[in-house]
Amino acid sequence: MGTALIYDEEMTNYKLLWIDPACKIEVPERLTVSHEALVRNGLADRCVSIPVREATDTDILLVHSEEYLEAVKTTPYMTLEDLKEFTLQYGDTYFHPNIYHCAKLAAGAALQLVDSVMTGKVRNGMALVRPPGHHSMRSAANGFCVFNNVAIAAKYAQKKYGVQRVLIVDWDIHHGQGVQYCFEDDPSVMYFSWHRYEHQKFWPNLKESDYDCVGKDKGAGFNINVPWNKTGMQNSDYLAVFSHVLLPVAYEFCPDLVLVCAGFDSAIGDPEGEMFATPDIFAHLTHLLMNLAGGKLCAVLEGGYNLTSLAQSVCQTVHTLLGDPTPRPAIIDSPCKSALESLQCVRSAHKKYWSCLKYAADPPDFDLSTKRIKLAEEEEEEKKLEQGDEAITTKEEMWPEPPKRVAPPVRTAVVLPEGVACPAGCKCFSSSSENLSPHIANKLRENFLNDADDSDALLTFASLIGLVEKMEKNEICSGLALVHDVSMATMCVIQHAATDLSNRVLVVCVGDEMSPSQITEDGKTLVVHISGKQPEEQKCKYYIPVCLKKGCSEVSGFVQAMLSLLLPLGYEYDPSLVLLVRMPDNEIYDSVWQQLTSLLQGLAQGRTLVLMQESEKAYINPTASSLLGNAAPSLGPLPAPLPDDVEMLESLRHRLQTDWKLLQTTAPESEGGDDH
Ligand code: X5A
Ligand code: ZN
Repeated sequence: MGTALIYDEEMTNYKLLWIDPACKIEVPERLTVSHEALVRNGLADRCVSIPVREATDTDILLVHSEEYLEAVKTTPYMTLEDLKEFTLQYGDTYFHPNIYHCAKLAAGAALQLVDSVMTGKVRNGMALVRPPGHHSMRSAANGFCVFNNVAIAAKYAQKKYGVQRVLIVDWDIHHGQGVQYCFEDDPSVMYFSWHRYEHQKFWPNLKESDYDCVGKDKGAGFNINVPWNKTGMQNSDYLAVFSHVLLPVAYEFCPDLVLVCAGFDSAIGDPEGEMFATPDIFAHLTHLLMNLAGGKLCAVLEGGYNLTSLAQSVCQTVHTLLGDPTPRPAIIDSPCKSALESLQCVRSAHKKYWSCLKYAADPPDFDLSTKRIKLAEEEEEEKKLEQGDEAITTKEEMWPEPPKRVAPPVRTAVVLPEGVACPAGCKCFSSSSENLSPHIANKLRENFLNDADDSDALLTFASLIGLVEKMEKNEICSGLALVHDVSMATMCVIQHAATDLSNRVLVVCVGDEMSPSQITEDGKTLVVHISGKQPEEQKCKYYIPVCLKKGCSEVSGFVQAMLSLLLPLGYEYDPSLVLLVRMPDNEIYDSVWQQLTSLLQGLAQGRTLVLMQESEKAYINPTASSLLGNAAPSLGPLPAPLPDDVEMLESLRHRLQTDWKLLQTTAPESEGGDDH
């Protein structure tokens, strides 16, 4: 199942024909540089190329009014003067004799993408389009947008394919108010947007872009706005919002289709966004959405005005859609104070609609007057700052080009006992104990084998170590091993990996039996142990027991632990290897296990080694499927987790926050706190 790429050069054939500082950044080159970068990196060739088509009147009328469509239809015949005048009735847009044609192609491209994904021709895809769409409204062009490509695509998917729930993720740095207006009273379409806001001082300066606009009537709770009140937001801020708002709510909602308003003006270097998130963050944002809706994800280009940053970000997105291992994200530090304030406000505003947020903390002085006071305070502060730092505000942002993403020649290797069939698509791996240096062989005998002659076990350990070495050398991406003694194998891998100075191993243990006895406090391993056992002592910063009341069989609790505890911990720890250990008697559902396996591959460049007990043969195929990059099955709309579990997770997160900054969901109350 491939990735669709939808692009047509025709969409570069319109441009601004007069002087307008607000519109001069929206240039045809946005599309050509993006497409050329995909070609140059060999990505375009790896995609299934799908032709664009013109959206029909019927398609466009799913979202827009007849009057508006008829008005736009007249623009190809207008003189320059007429076009200028026509343009004047809308905010920050321009018209051109060919823009109506391109707008039909842009919307049609989104529909072609939906068709390819919904019919199963491809798993996911991206449409590179101009003009963008998310600002355009029922009867108005706005913010370079003529027709609302993604809103039309959502309605079309519902009408043509009977799709029940659509999630729209708008990671463009502007608020897609057009999308919000279209679905604000509709609970079948969830709209999530983060956007530069600065307490309403940033375009489009709307009150309804704030966190307290949660949707109307039946749609209440299905519109999620995350306002950024400062510029300079970084990778950690974006990941915090995904971990603590979007993902938990999205998994609870359980979409059948994910549409992304994929604007890249939220990346570093963009003149509109002025944010600091690096292009590789889009690899992770994409990856984190790819296990929703069984992997049915359609990304449609919106903004992005720094041509370098735009092209890099588009490549990162498409790489991930194609299933290439994600890069290790550029340094993650603490989310900043302003981001945490936004996070806290959004979570609080939505707590009555989503059980995963039920126990979210309210902001300290939670009332309507707060915003205005804050705004006044911050204006004061900024005035002071502005004196004398012009040199700083005008400097160009610099960032390194993301490293090339080369997928190892072997995606998934398996180490299996004799007589167990190798799952399709995997490579059987075994290494003879002769390949072990005598030094390592002796160490293994000493540490793990009682009987010096246990050659079977020695062989398994030799294979495991050989596998890890090949993963380190980028020859194999991920691995799966069925072993006789899972705890001993875990120890063996940990000990081996710890010999390399640069290694850090994230060990995720699922199930009740034992936990690794040998835990280092030097940070070379971080162990997260999810079980139904009574809570053990937390021995140190690097050993985190998570005890769910009903163990791993309680889906909602497990998912919550996975999304808002394990993932942020993993991202902050930034391991070089993930060791996923499936203990016997774990009671975890296959689909939940597959979600876990898939999501963890966003870490450590996808270097995930799964260890399972010999008796768990039945789980080889589902595990291999996830390691090979197939989307995990949906979990269905999630019921409320057990109150005890939610409370436990909140308090655990609270306790760990001093050590792990990405677990924060509230702003520090006192002065200080991290400001970027
Ligand atoms: C699609 C998009 C931005 C409009 C900015 C107008 N539009 N100031 O990014
Ligand atoms: Zn934008």
